[in-house]
Amino acid sequence: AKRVLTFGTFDIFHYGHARLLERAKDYGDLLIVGISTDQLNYSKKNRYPFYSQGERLHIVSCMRFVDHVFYEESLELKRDYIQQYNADVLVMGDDWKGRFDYCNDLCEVVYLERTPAISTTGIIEVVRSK
Ligand code: C2G
Repeated sequence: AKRVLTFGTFDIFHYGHARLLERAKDYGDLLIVGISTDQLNYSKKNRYPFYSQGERLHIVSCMRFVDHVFYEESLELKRDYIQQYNADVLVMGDDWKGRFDYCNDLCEVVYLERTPAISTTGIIEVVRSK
């Protein structure tokens, strides 16, 4: 079975996330998703996600296209995760275009177009302004 690996925070799960997972699954038979930990988010963005890592992992695990979930502890561990999960393809949104090309000796690296006009930060802003 062809194994697809992708990563993300998936905070306040939305349509863009759903479409990313659905299209990622098209690249193989099994979709494995690394959920960024709260600590990883804090170190990247200086704030914690709205939902905790346990909640985010649970929500993503409930998606029909997703076969396995785990915690992504560090951005620098991509190569380890690819090997640990025996991935054939790494799929990322194109906001990460080029950033993980250094993994292409281990597996195929694919960047998918983001869904326009929807984001977690956008949702937070709209809700906050009501
Ligand atoms: N995404 C998308 N369209 C949107 C919003 C997000 O296709 N409108 C995709 C992103 O490109 C990403 C996935 O959905 O592939 C998850 O998005 P985020 O939760 O924002 O992921 P991020 O915080 O960038 O975490 O190792 C990398 C990190 O874990 C990525």
